[in-house]
Amino acid sequence: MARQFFVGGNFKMNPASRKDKVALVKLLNEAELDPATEVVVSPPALYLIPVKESIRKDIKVAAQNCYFKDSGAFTGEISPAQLVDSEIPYVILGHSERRTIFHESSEIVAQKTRAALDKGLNIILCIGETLKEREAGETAKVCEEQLKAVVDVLKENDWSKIVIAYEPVWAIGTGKVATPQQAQEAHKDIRSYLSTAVSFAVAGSTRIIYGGSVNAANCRELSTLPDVDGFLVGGASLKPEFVQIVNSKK
Ligand code: G2H
Repeated sequence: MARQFFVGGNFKMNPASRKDKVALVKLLNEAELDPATEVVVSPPALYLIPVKESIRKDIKVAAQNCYFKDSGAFTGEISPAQLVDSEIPYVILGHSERRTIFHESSEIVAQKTRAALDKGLNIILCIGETLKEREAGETAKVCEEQLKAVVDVLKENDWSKIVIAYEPVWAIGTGKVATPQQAQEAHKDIRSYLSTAVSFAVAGSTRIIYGGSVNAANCRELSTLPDVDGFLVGGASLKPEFVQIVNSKK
């Protein structure tokens, strides 16, 4: 089966006010979006429910993180159970900002992935190498290590609920997008790792999206690559050009 093109908007800790959040939802509600693309937006936790309640029904909503426990004394955290109860269908896990700034290890990311799957959430699982690692020729190795932690705790049928976001750290928010050749090579390596570590079927059906300085100017070419199944967009998801990125296959 063909993999459905997927575009996620990771708002990160934006927009800065409820007024701007309403304007962003209005922009998306009024836009002409390619119905063939699955679109998911990920506002900060505080805005998840208002965005879900005001956004058009063909756009899904994702949390940017969750914890692995159901409830309890975990100040500042939200649980997979609470997301499901609030009818939020997706969660982003393992974003490089969580890994670097908040020191989340691949094992923690795997634990969160397992807990989120157990509650029925879909996951946008982020992986990617730093500039130092790329320069050392370790891109595939780093991606495999980050993925392996998750592979170890998943069953084959769990993969239907996972979208892998390949986000090279050096391309995130820097304006320095991966070249089509770099993106295709990394995505192909990730797919081939899935084939070996999980199964040929999972490698063929799992969507691998690219993230890191995607914008209206570079999305079209990247969208034509055989192993690029969409994008996770940060900065540009807060702007009108997000619509062009959603429509990059049109
Ligand atoms: C990577 C990406 C979204 P940006 O973090 O996940 O952000 O498009 O701003 O590089």
